[in-house]
Amino acid sequence: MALLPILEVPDPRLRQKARPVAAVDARVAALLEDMLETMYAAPGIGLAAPQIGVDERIVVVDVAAKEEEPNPIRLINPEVVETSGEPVEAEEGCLSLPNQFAPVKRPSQVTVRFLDEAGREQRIEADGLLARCLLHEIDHLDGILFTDHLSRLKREMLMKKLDKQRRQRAG
Ligand code: GNR
Ligand code: NI
Repeated sequence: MALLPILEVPDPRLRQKARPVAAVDARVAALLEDMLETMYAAPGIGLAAPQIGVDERIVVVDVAAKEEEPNPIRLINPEVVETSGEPVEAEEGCLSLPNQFAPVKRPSQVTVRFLDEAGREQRIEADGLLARCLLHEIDHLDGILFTDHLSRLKREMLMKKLDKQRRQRAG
């Protein structure tokens, strides 16, 4: 197991379209476990491989509350099969834009097809926070950040806040 450094904007690796995993093998299984460890340590409810500089379509999520049993989900080559429901706006954050939050409108329900760690095809039908998190992570695989869903004004305000925070931390 290993903790991996999380890339932050404006790292260009966050803007690439990630490559599909060709073979689900021990290397991918180990990467999934490192990603889960990194996500829990951050802490976050999701992590996509491009956020740790790995150019592959791999995602981990766990939206279980602190008092609940952990519920890690490992997704290889995830694809959105269908979205449904009225779009819902809710606050999002991203480990690649630390401490920045903004409301994002997304479909309320999603069906995702993916390969599990054994290489078997699976489907998840999700709503609520899990649906939002899956859409956020699959966006990362296509080089999309939650700020891309904001108006230009809100995106620029958020990026200024991030800059300011970084300048203050730098002293
Ligand atoms: O930890 C995270 N919280 C979160 C909250 C609302 C919507 C999406 C997320 S994902 C984020 C972790 C992250 O950056 N994953 O890519
Ligand atoms: Ni993110």
